[in-house]
Amino acid sequence: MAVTPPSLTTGAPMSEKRNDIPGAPAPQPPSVAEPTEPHEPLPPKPDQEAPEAVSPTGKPTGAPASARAQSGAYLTTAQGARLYETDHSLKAGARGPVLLQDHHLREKITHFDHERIPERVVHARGAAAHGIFKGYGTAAKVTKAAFLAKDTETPVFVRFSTVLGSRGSSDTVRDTRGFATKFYTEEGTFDLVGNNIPVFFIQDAIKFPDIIHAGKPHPDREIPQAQSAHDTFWDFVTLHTEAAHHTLWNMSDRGIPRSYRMMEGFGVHTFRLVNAKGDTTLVKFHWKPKLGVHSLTWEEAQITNGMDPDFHRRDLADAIEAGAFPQWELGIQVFPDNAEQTFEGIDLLDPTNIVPEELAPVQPIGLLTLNANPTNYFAETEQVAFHPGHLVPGIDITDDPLLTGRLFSYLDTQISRLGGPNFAQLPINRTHAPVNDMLRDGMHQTAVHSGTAPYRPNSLDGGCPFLAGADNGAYIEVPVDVPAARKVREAPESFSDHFSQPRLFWLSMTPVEQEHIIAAYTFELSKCYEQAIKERALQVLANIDPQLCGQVADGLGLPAPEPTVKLADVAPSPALSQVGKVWPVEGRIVGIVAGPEADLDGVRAAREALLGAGMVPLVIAPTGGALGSGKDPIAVQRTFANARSVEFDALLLAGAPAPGADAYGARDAKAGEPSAGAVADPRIVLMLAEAFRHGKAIGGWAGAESALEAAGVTTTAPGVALVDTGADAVEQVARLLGEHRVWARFPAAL
Ligand code: HDE
Repeated sequence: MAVTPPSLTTGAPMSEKRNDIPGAPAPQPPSVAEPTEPHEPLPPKPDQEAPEAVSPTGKPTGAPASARAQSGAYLTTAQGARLYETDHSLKAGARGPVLLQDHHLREKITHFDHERIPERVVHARGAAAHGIFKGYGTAAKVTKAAFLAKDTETPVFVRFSTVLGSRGSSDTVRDTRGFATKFYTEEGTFDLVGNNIPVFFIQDAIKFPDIIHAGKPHPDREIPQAQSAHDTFWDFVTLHTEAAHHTLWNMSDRGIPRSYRMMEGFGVHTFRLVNAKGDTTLVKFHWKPKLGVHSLTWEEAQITNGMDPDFHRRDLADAIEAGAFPQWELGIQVFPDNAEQTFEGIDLLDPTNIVPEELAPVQPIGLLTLNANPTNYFAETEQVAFHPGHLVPGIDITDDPLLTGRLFSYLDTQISRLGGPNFAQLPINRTHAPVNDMLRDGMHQTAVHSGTAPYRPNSLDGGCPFLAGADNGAYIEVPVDVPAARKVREAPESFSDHFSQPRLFWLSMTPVEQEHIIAAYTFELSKCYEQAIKERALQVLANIDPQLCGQVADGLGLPAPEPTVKLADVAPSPALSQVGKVWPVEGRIVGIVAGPEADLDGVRAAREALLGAGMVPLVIAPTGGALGSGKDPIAVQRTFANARSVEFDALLLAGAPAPGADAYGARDAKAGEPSAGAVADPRIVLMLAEAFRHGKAIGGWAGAESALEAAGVTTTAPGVALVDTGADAVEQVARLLGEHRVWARFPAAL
């Protein structure tokens, strides 16, 4: 209920007292009046509710943490003391010195001074969402992990990220993407901390600081930000040829995803699963997006960097808020747990290897649906702490030397990033399973532990807590044999083939995808200054494929070297290509370009048809407001001033009032008449030219051709659909969008 706070001020309000300087202008009333009636903060939107917070003992905490931090209508200090004023420091007279005794001022500024925590050393820029994972129960044969073995639902939190850029960098850079999932299972938390690329740059964790130092901005000038197109990155990845495979994926379209919703995810390492009988199996985890795997073109990615650096973050949050919940199927590739830990000759402990899906199909075991945006970015997305060592019974690790190093790194990094060892008590990190550990005290301890004997065994706390049975614990420690060996700092011989797998990837790409890869290498290497680095990079490419090497060499104006290894005779894996399949179009963004003179009934029909097909129509008009008057005006979502082609998956041009008329111009301001003649607005001309160049579907109806002609777009080109009505145009565009792009318009020199 609204309460009027008693006035604590006396005399004239502060705003009237302030300007007592002779000759100063009289104080102006604030342009927007401050509300005087206190009321509770607006409740979060239904889609922003987080899973219920759970205490370390597994019991609900009662009031959620947000309610404890934000209750009551009055502004208070951190100690709950009500404040009557917060805009002026306490001073000795209005123009006098500020008094040190102003505790409220000191508390407010001190807290602010400490608002930032160190960003993640890698994967600093992220976006996250809550969701539900539904296990199909089909994995019971290979694992006893209940969330996979049973037909059951588990709450999850997923964080996507770029790797190299700082927290404030841009989304659409060429980079690997993180895909980290926290499963809050009843048996403890399981973290699947994966990437959108199934292999890694290095085979041994000891090189991780080196590859990251090489990829990060140069230490002298701190440039370039969030880019791999610079000397130190290419220096490292050409000196360590084990990086050739991951680098090739980065240079492919996988390095510039269209959306987090349209990325695959991979656990990268081989994991060991254990079933109820104690049998073990080796597996690789895969996330398969229901919307398919799609990418930007490099030019789109670059324009988007400036136009909307938050493109992926916004896309994810908007889709979830609109109810277009993104989904991924979790699948596993299954391999026998043999002593060699190889499959069809592929070393499963080498994280620079994939196993082609044609050799070991991905078997679906569950469905992930992201259905709620975080309520608070800092509390959830920033403070979430993943760790590949967060395992549950039924999931164990292997001896992949990269994975072993990670098991140390993640816990260690959280201690400095989150300010101490108690970060598991933060709401987003709390497990949903009962916790009874013997970890005590430390910075930011929020639990009030009872009992007197935090050690084991004890006789003072009734012997509690007890140990689980050997077959009941999370850390199963499968008693695998470790062959008698010498202590050495070296890799096995099987880790030394660095070129067969990149060649397999290259040969699996369609011509248009190969064209993009060539363009990416040429762009990146042209940004390097050191000739020796470019030459070394060409040598790596020669060892992958002579055509790839030759075309990049041409682009750089350098001779192509001969291979120094025998080119591997490998069979392509068509599953690796992103081209040639048809995918759902739900959630795709279609811009409808229209002006006040356009066929507005057609625009209404097109909007309805797009919404009916689950797509998002955005009307683009010369000015904001609405098109048309009367009872059914059409809201304008984008104007010519703020729209750019990269925001749309496809464009529709509304029909013109008469052949050759400009359907998209504003009315002539003086005469109030529609502007005649061909489309003149350069922003629309640019939008159409870009959409065409980027292989996007373009539809239009009745008289839209003059706009296309102005943009130099051939109306008979593939993927350009000029039809009679708005609804027909939508049908054509939806068909084309199913393939993501009009591939027939490529290869193009992008
Ligand atoms: Fe990470 N990685 N990583 N990484 N990684 C981190 O942990 C590390 C690797 C991955 O959204 C850090 O909490 C080492 C592979 C993701 O919060 C840090 C090595 C894969 C995220 C760390 C690797 C990943 C991280 C930085 C080589 C794919 C973001 C902040 C042995 C399978 C998680 C943090 C999030 C984050 C170390 C290699 C994925 C420093 C030492 C391989 C998705 O601990």
